[in-house]
Amino acid sequence: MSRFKDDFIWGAATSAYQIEGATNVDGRTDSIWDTFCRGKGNIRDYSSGEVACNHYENWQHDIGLMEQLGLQAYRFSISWSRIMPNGCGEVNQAGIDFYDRLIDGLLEKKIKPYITLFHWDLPQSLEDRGGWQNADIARWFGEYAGVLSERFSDRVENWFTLNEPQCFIGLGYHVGSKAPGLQLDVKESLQALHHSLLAHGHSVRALRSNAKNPIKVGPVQTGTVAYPFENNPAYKEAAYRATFNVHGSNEDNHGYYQWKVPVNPLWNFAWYADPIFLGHYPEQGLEVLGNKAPKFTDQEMEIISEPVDYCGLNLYSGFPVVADAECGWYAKERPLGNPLTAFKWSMTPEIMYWAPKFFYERYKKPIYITENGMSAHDWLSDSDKVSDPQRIEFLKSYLKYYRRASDENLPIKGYFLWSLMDNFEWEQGYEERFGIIYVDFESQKRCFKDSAYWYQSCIKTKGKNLF
Ligand code: PNW
Repeated sequence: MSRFKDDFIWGAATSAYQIEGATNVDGRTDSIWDTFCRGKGNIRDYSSGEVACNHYENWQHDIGLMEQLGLQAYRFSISWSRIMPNGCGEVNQAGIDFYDRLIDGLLEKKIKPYITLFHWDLPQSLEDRGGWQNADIARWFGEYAGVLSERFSDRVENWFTLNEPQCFIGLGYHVGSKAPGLQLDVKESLQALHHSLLAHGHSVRALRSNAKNPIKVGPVQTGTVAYPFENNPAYKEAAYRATFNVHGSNEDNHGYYQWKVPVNPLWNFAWYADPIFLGHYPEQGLEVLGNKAPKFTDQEMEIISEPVDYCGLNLYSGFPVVADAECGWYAKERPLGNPLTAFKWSMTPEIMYWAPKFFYERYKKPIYITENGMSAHDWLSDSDKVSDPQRIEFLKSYLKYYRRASDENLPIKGYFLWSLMDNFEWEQGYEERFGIIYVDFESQKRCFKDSAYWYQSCIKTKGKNLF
């Protein structure tokens, strides 16, 4: 009988700015998201993360909910400007204390903490000095990572470095939809991205050199995964290439558009992951980008490719492709009226099998799915219940494909559902609910959605309730 392996880790994920609130207490300074939320028209419902789930005060209660769910692991991120109000230099003990309490509280309930160093909330003080455009950021981030390792690695074994540079550089510095809302040209954006890769490398070295106990670490990537429309060698090969291609212009996208928005060279996997895992930028990307490629040295590529232990993948949606004699591949249109989430992202569970397969073939590293889930417009019924059958269907079908990866002995290590609870969904504010726990943002009351009870039994049965 097919199953998830016994040591497979069942978890859930959040990020600091999306849940903590308390943005202005105990020495925390502004991040670029605090600033961005104040900007007119940046956030759909004019909200911010100022209160969010007030997890900064409710953390004990929230750990209780995790325990009730039966979570084996919890992936959360650390607010850089709580730890270092100036981004570098002085360390804020009150910030350290908060995460000390959280880590100890988790361990007490036998929930393994998985720390993400950075989930988009760059200290504003560093943005004021150029942020990711300033090459010094590699050093600043290394220093920050060193502090976290020094303080927490006695109790925390598993670490992730940067969450989705595709988003915080691609969407934050190039498209402009996320903080800090810059619209740099491709060349400038790729240079900023190069600095973020260097920062990743520096952080891996700093984490290891300050570690009190052996640690494991890896990056977290996202993107839009191509999968074969039919499972045959030609389509598989086409989908592999479509997944790892760097897209130069709209013309060479073969009908593939990202959420109906034309894709751009900042939205792909290989440009971000090849340097880390293979030690060089992808040939195909260098060709497509020509003189827009960043400047780099061999020594920098060595820092970037500092060996890591695993690869984190945040998987939400993908697209089917077919092989084509003339252009190699093209995106097969989804049927009219195909299943969509509230965000209008297509339901494409196939990616949970194909992404781990393609990533393992290319990079030969164990894989965690560090985020997966969907937004729905859930509400509380009269009887204080939240019925979210679509989310249960979504999770079931995605996890079935993930289990297929396990059946084929791909080294998949675990699964972190996005998200533990409804939270501040960036520029969408509170209008997209990704949680399996419902949050009433007025009263701060939490309530298990039906999907939370379903996930509880999924964890308990190690996925046997999927069939
Ligand atoms: C992730 N895409 O972002 C983030 O890590 C979370 O903080 C966020 O809440 C979650 O997904 C839901 O949006 C992504 O366009 C944003 O493919 C966009 C994409 C993927 C991930």
